[in-house]
Amino acid sequence: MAKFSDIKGFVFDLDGVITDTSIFHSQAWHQVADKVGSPWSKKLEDGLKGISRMDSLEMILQAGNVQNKYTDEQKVQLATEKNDNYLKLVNKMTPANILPGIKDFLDSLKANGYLISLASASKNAPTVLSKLQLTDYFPKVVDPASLKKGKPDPEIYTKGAEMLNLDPSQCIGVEDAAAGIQAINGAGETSVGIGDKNILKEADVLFANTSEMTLDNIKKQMK
Ligand code: B16
Ligand code: MG
Repeated sequence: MAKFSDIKGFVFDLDGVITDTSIFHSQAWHQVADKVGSPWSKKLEDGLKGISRMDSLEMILQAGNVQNKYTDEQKVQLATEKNDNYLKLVNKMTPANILPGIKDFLDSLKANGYLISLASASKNAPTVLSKLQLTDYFPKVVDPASLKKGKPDPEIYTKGAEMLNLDPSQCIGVEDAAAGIQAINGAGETSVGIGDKNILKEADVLFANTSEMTLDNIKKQMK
């Protein structure tokens, strides 16, 4: 793990770290699972975190062993329906949906001169940031449409560091998903996990929730 004093930038996941859209994603995917007859489970729900839209759909179809029942066109239709339902939920969001402590944490990063970028798999990330009135904190956003591979591949976190003109070893990546922690570690950044230690086993630094994430607390776990 890098030394805290080497860190110059933070690369953030969005869903589950900045705001709890993961509940909305789950709600909208659950409807798709019911429609195609796939069983919905906590394991499937957790496994979808950080996974791109079409890969998520594929996982849901596989859970019901119905992946060969749909044409590519029908799959795009299912994913579009999910996204329309998801956006209806997102449209109701306000800054009150920012997770506890995140605004203060972002302010402390700015005040201490850290660079910030966003590495969300979501094509809706700019819309969500704007609903939360956080757009100005994230001048650099990786475009998930530009990626060859989604999380757990490191590409999105590598690009997040590149956009800040930093070496990955100078960056901390923050994630709520196992696939995301794997991506951060693969990119050679220090990983901060938010959530369950049984799921985020590979995180370098772990907090149970966002309110515990402060620069001081990160420093304590990095030494
Ligand atoms: P969209 P993150 C991810 O965002 C979500 O965790 C995941 O559940 C979702 O399927 C993915 O974005 C794609 O989102 O359908 O909006 O493009 O956690 O990487 O910020
Ligand atoms: Mg996430």
